[in-house]
Amino acid sequence: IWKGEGTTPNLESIVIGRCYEYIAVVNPSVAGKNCSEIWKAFKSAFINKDPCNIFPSDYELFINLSLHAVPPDKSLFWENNQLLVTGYSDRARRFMPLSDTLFGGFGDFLTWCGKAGSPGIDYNSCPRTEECEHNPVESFWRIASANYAKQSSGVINILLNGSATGGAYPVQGFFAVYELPNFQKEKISEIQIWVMDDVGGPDLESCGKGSVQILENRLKALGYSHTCTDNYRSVRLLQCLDHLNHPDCAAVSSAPSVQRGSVSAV
Ligand code: ENP
Repeated sequence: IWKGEGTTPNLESIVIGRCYEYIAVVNPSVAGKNCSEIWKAFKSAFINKDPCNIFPSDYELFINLSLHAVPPDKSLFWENNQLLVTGYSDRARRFMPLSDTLFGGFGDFLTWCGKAGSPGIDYNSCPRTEECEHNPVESFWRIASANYAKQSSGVINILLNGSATGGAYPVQGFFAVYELPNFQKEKISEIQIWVMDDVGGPDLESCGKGSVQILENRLKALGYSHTCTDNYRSVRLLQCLDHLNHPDCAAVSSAPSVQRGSVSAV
């Protein structure tokens, strides 16, 4: 009856498996977590419940059990670039976006929601956020984002999409609403923005323009030092792996990328 996809089949096996793999292989510095307790806390947030009445606070126990530190300089925030970020972060080897943490990795690429009565999980359909805002997936990302932002320190990286039609920095997006306001300013040395256009895509926004400018002004007003780089070469090289002969990729390995920055008054 809902417009969204139903709960991912075998959700329990997937997330419990992810949890064990995370603490054993991906990030063994996260020690002493109990994956079956974490699953129980996760499922109790939504199982047997009306899927339009689930709030971030329903995941509090889950967050308490699964939260861990994010190494300094490794945070990577983004909008409209999920697969590029997944490839670039390399499962926390290069950067650690929310999806490469234990608590965020639980939900990545998955859908879940409950319904009243046994078995309490709806495998047929789940509400989209347009249908009801307070659904299990949306509320999960809200509390996970806020906690991830609070854990972030050192140099903070933000990867935006300069070809996105809704703006590189959506002012109602997760980053603007749940992440930036939760930064712990005293732990943050600098903020680096990368505005990546799609290869062959339109150059709709860049540093100093449009919604990127709105973000830069907001950071300045909050007293952060920031830099902004258009088509940052390291990420561009990854994008160009699949488009070697595209004209947008011709100069990538030799041309310097343009950086402009602003250092806030202390
Ligand atoms: P979209 O709309 O490009 O992509 C949504 C997809 O990314 C979904 O498959 C979602 O998993 C997965 N995902 C991974 N991390 C997040 C996340 N963190 N989040 C929402 N979805 C996430 O992404 P958005 O809506 O622009 O969100 C980007 C945000 O993620 C940025 O704020 C970035 O800093 C943050 P699923 O299970 O829902 O299918 C927070 C919200 O890390």
